[in-house]
Amino acid sequence: MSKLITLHEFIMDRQSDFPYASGELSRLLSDIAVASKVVSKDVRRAGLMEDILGAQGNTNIQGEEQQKLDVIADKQFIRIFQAGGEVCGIASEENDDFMPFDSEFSKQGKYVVLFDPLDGSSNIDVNVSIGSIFSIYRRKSEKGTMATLEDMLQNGDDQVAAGYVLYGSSTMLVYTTGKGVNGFTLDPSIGEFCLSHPDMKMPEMGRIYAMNEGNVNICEPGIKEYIETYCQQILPGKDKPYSGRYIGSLVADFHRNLIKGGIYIYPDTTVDPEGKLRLLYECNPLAFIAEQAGGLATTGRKRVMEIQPTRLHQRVPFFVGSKKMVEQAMSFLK
Ligand code: P6P
Repeated sequence: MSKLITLHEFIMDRQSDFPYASGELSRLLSDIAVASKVVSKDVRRAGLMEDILGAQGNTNIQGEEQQKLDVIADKQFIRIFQAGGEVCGIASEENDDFMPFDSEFSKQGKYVVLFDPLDGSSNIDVNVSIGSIFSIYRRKSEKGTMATLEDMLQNGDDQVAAGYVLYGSSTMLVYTTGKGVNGFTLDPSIGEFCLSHPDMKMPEMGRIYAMNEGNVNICEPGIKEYIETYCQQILPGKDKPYSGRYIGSLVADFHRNLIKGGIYIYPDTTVDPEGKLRLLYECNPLAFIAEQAGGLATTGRKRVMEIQPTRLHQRVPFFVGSKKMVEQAMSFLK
């Protein structure tokens, strides 16, 4: 039986990957792991805590009803970032504006974190997998000052680290710091994330496509053509149609494709002309992981991580997954 490697041990071992960092990023990643364990506990008990099920009653900037668990998760991550001292400010799906931390302690933080505390929240009260997504940048503003909007609006290619937590049949944390992708599974009996998926690689090809096909008649015709004349057909060199799998939780669909191969598509539509998914705290972090694992992430026309963000909650079309499948889908777009 191979030695159990906890996330904390792994992070410490890999600290030498960052000669310039004196442990701050390591501590930040450990803080995210702690917050994730607390959120996981709340997610696992959601069905028993009737006061946190159902909508918070507010709506976030996306116009989506805030589920109480969204808000609890958001507060949990913010609390751990403010206590840790490595983060000078954050932006999250649940807050209309970015949040610079105003304590002298936090102003010394070297990093900003953009995150979706609980993605797929519409699935919370039907007990379907949901996830948290995070993206970490080095601040651009001067240490000791308040974080700025410019700190938040950085190219995806400048991410220092990115990852997600999947609250599924087990709770997993998957992250990259630009040196490959590694997955950790929470062992509730010891309360530790343990290395379960070292050096994750996304298969170059797969047989699964994930898209809300209810949108095929309100998006670019090339996508309908790709789905109906390619994915759903038996063709030379393709002995059976692809399988359609759509969970309605981006993190869950992405994670399955990372392991089995596949493509996830959320295009721009007449309902969501810019696309539905958010660039800063959904698409960029998953794009970083996808590319580090040998996959590809585009808007259908260009790499997601090349985009210069202009707005915190900016949306983009999102084609992400196995490299050859994303390239194939893009070939159907005019
Ligand atoms: P639709 C959840 O709200 C989310 O952001 C992703 O997790 C998910 O893939 C997508 O939206 C689902 O959107 O329009 O298909 O319900």
